[in-house]
Amino acid sequence: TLKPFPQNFLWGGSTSAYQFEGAWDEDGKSPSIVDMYCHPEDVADFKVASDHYHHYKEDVRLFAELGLKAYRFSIAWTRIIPDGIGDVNQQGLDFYHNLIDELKRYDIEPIVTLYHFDLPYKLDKQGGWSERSTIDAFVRYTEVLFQNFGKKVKYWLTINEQNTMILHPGAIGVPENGKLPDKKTLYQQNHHMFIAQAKAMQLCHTLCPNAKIGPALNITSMYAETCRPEDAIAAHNWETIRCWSFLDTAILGRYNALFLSYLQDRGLCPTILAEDLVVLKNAQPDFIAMNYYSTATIAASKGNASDISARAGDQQIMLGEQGVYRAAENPFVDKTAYGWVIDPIGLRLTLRKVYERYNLPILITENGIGAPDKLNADNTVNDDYRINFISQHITQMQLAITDGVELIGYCPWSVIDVVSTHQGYGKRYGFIYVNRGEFDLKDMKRIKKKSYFWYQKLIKANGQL
Ligand code: BGP
Repeated sequence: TLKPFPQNFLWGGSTSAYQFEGAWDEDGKSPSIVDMYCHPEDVADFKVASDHYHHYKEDVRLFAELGLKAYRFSIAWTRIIPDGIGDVNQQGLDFYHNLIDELKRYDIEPIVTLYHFDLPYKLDKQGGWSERSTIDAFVRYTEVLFQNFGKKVKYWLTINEQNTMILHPGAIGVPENGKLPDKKTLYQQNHHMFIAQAKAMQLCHTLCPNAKIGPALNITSMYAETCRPEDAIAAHNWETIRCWSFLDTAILGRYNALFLSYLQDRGLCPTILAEDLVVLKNAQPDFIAMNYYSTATIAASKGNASDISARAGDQQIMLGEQGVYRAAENPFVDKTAYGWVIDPIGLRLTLRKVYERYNLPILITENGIGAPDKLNADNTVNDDYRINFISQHITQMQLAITDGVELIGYCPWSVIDVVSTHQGYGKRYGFIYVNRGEFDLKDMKRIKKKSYFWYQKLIKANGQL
């Protein structure tokens, strides 16, 4: 028999600062790396985004009417400490105080991401995550957040999708000069982020003893293309390198053996100081936040350059690695309009694996379907595909709970339309439509989609429809 969703289950929704707020240079904010990226000519940049900065009261009211118990958003470092390190910008603090107070007025639990892809550009110019000084800058920034918001915020997330940032750097946009760092540099940056994350978790526990903090990675299961043992090893290779390596370091406080040997074999091992090992060991996350969109299917490497292929519908993300694995098609699943595999059962499987491995409560901080939603003449949006997608995933979440997984909340991406990471404004995820075009900003009106009314009913029924 099915177990019900817990009474205090956090039915929520998700956004990130740079994709939602706009006001990219207002009230003391400085540019972040995402503001400086070269955007493809046919898609919107992040300067105005959904203009949440000037609509936050209206937006929170809509979230409240939707019935949200929780709202996951990120704070922009560049609003709080515009130079990355140094003076704190009171106007930046005020914006998030106002936002959080507004949420609390409606009993919506704020879930705050410390860092969602938006490194201050000034720090990037000084070497960014390649420099150990960025660790100190990050820790100082998080200290300001814990001191200012520690009494109001119970749930904190460290760094959003460190794994996609490092493994598919194209996933967060194209750097100014169009060139991505080499792998050795990326793994050094990755190491610095691990240390920054571990220090932030420790600091959170010291400064806010009642708060909870955890990593927020993009986690998914890998299927072997066939029952050929070589395919099984390749699927395990990639699942470990892409997912478990990041969670093991964040949660168990150490690089796992396969990850280390992978890095060593290729001359990619970062410089790890003795003190780093202690910092990693001492960090104790309280829960795991996980973003889940789709599964991947993996075949054995052919040992040549043909292992590397661009993912369908997304030319910027390369999949496959020579000698490690290659991407394969899964004939048993559907895909979204943007070529992302739709696999609700994969969510149940992934939740089981994460829970078995770490035994910590899990919060889903992203899951959703990007689609070119159309606004009808009568101001409606019929996004039945979104209702189907979310409802199938919720069914599998309940099965995972029945399996024994401790799932504490669900924050689909995104609660309202935001700018996609690199596919502009045509690709929408929200329950609320924002009336803007790619470049024509229109009136920015918020319009409830069909899925809004469906999700509202579902939350009222605590997931039972
Ligand atoms: C995740 C990111 C989000 C979000 C989402 C959808 O990887 O954490 O910021 O945008 O993916 O991706 P996209 O906007 O590219 O469709």
